[in-house]
Parts: sequence; structure tokens; C-alpha cells
Amino acid sequence: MLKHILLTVLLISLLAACGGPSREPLTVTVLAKEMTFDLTTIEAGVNQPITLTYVNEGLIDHAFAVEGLVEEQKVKSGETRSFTFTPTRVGAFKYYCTIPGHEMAGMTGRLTVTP
Ligand SMILES: [Cu+2]
Repeated sequence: MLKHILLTVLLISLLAACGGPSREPLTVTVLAKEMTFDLTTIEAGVNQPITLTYVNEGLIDHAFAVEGLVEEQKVKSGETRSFTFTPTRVGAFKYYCTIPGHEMAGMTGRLTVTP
């Protein structure tokens, strides 16, 4: 019984040491227009909630997605939308405008998630 309690305490300590579920949220803003993002690199930690505000300053409609984290969302010209998501593993995740041709033209960036 004591062994179980000790093991549980140890596991909780380990989870806390790894960042656990309670990291300070990260707030970032990406300004989008033809055909660029003003912010092309974002760094966050595992289990760190990210609130990304996407401002379409362009003259045409754009869209937004983060590979494996945020599904495609259309953002009309002049519109601002916020997305909140939490990466649960380390890695590099591409974010981009999903309108055909726009990523190739430069509307792309990289989210790096560290332990
Ligand atoms: Cu676009």
C-alpha cells in the first residue's frame, strides 16, 4: 500500500517536472496579407496552450491551418479570428494558408514545440 502511494507521488512529481498540464498560455498574433505572414516562427512547450490570433490584413480571403493541430479555417479579408490549441508532443509543425498557391507564395511558418 505504502509502495503504491510512493509510486503515485513519484509519478505526479515526474509529470510536474515535465511541464504537466499547467503551463503559462502563449499568446501570439499572425498578420496575414498577400502573400506573407509577419510571424514565421513560433516556439512553444509541450502542453502549453497557444492562443493564436490571425489577422487577415489582405485584400482577399485567406485561411489558416496548423498541421495536425488546427484544421483549415477560412478568414475573410479584414477579419480576425483566434484559435486556441495545445500541442501534446515535441516537433515541428507547419502553419500555413490553405488557399491553393498561397503557401507556395510565402504564407507559411513553423511552430517548434520543445519539451
Ligand atoms: Cu492566403
